[in-house]
Formats: sequence, C-alpha cells, structure tokens
Amino acid sequence: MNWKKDRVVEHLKKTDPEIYQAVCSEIKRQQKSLELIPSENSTSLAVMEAMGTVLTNKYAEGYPSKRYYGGCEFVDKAEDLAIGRVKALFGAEHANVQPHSGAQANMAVYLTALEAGDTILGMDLSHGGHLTHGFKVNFSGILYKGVAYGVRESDQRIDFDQVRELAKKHRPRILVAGASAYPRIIDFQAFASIAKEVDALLMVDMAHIAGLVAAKVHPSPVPVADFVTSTTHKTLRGPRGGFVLAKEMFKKKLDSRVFPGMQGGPLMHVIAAKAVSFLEASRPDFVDYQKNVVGNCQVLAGALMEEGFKLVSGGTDNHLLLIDLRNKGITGKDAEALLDQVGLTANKNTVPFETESAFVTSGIRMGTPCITTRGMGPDEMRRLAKLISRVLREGEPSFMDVRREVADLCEQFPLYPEL
Ligand code: DSN
Repeated sequence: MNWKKDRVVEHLKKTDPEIYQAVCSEIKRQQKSLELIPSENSTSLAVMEAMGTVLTNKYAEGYPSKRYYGGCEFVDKAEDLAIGRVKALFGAEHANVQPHSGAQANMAVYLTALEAGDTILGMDLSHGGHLTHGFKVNFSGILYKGVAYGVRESDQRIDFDQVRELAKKHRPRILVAGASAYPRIIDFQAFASIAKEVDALLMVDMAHIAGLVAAKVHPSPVPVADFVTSTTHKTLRGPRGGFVLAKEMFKKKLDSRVFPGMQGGPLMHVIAAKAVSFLEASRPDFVDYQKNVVGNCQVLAGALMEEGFKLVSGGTDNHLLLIDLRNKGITGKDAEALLDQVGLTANKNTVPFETESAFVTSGIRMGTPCITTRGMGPDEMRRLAKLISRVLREGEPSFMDVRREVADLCEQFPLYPEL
C-alpha cells in the first residue's frame, strides 16, 4: 500500500478530499510526534492492507461453515485462520474472534456467565481497572452489581487480602482480573485461588498485556482462567478489535452470546487483519520486540525517577508506567497539554487514592509499545525522560528546544516511511 500512489487511495482522494486530507494529516501527526499512550501501537502495513480489502463487503453472520449467508467460503478461511492462530498463540481451548472491541469481548463473557443483577468483582477504575469491569456508568455496572477491589496504599500493589475479603462478603458470580493502568505483573494464580474459594468464575481481561503474554514476558492467564478477553490493537499490535478465549465447556454458549446474542455481521476485513497480526505475533522477532517494550519501559521509569518523578508502585514490570504528579504541583490534565505542545502524546490518568476529578487527575500514564515499534532503545528512553522533565518543569520556554529534539528523534526513528 502506497498511500500517495496507490490507485485505491487515488479514488478516495477524488471522491472525498476532506476525508483524504484528514487521513494524510493523521499520518503526518503519527510520524512527527512520539506516541506514549500505552494502549496504542503502530500496526504493520500488512495488517492495514488486510483491513482495506473487499472482505468489508461480505455479510457472514454465523461461524465458519455455519453461516446465514452464501458465498462465505473465503471469509470462512480467514476466520478459521484467525481462530487457529490465536488458539495456538495463547494455548487456548476455544477462541471467538468476532467481538468488535474489548468492551464487546467483555460483554460476551458476562452474557455467557451471568444473569442480570449478578455480582462482578473487578478492579476499581481509579486504581487502574477498566470501565467494563463493573463501573457504575458502564453496562457492566448498570446490568450487573459491580463491586471493586483496589491496590494497597502502602505499595500500590493489588491487595489480595481485600480481594478475598470482598469475594467472601459479596460472593460474586465472576471475578475479573486485568487492568488498564497497572504497571506490575498480575498474579493470575492468586486470583484463580480466590475465585475457587468462593465458587466464582474467573475472567482475565488481558487487553493491555496481550502482546507480553504472547511473547511470554508476562505469565499467561489462559491456564487458570475460565475466560480471557483482549483487544488486538494494544501491545499485540494488530487491528482495532477484540477476541475471547475460553475453556471448551463454554464454547457453545459463548459463541451464541457473541452472535446472535449481541452482534450481527462480523467485520470480516478486521478478522482477516487479526489473523495477520496473530501470525506476526507468533514469530521470533515479536518476542524480541516485547522484551524491548518492557526493557525500555523500565529504563524510562528509572530515568524519570532520577528526574524526581514519583511512580505509582515505584516502577514498572510491564509496558506502562503511571506518574503521580502531586509532588510536582501539576495536574495530569495540564501535564498532558504541555507534553502535547512538544509532540509527546500521553494521557492524563487517575492514580490510586485520587484527589482530583477524572477530568483533571493527578497522574499521567505513559508506555513504550509505539516508541519501541519505531526502534527506539534505552538511550532514547533516557533522553525522553529528560525532555519530559524539562517540559513539565519549565513549560513554554522549553518548547522550541524540546520540539527540535522530538523532531530529531522522529527523523532518526521513522514511522511508515512508505506512506
Ligand atoms: N481505552 C483503553 C486504554 O487506554 O487503556 C482502555 O479501554
């Protein structure tokens, strides 16, 4: 795919110059800034090519060889490849690759495992959890009763005593492990033991760490969880989408909850792109990449701490870190805006025991998946920590210098030079 010369793109340019322009501008934005949002990544051209195909035209409600439409023989092949590859990648008994997103994947599991009004015990959003783990304004907290565990104040690690206490008190039908802003290894075995004690099912939402799990740089939840959900576009570096892994005994019900339970026609072009990304994730260079993601994050964390930043839990074991900015006298919202000015994209985030609103926050979340995809290493992490520190300390007077340094890094580590 050559964005500038490809004939398909020429059609877009001619038909809809405004959308064409928006896409061109977004390519430039991604190329000329450094993406530090830990839930994002830069997928391969092969994955993008699979998404931009005629597979988008095909209705394929149902599952391979059991469709409600004719003409599905080739999309069946794509879905079978995706299912086989993701099962092999994670050692799963069953996989459903149709969920359009991580939220849909979680919904599919709840529809499989719960009745309306049942209790979900999940991680508190402000301690690093996710909206779909029982938060009150999300479907998971509207249709079900959400109860939340958190981290200890002393070391900001998951408080398993509290998880057990809440599990015994509320007898959840499902215990949810997994997070979107937790920088430490998650002990899935500990969650499995508690789930067993209270006769609950265990769902692990591994969306953030799926790439790390695939590369075995984070323990896998698959052997101990009844359900494992994920997105495909974070550390896994695939297209935007979701999937569910499950024990064989849940196969029939889970599949029927995805379709016809909550979705209609699957996005076959995205499923094909998921298959491509699962293939990429099975290759040895993907393991090196994930090791570098974690290594870079640890160097960035260390260098930021040397600059006087306080990190939630005092560091990181994975692809992300969370800075508690309270000792710097700046909010997450202001920090995000300052970094944005110099081409460093991060996102404000609540910290455990937050004192600000979710729109302001005391924290900022950063991660290394994108900058590692660009090929950066430890030297660049140390340089970035200094740039981040300077911008947050000096504000506007630093902008010109830092912008120049960011531009220099972007040039040295180009993204999509083909586009
Ligand atoms: N929005 C995702 C994240 O940024 O972590 C979670 O859904």
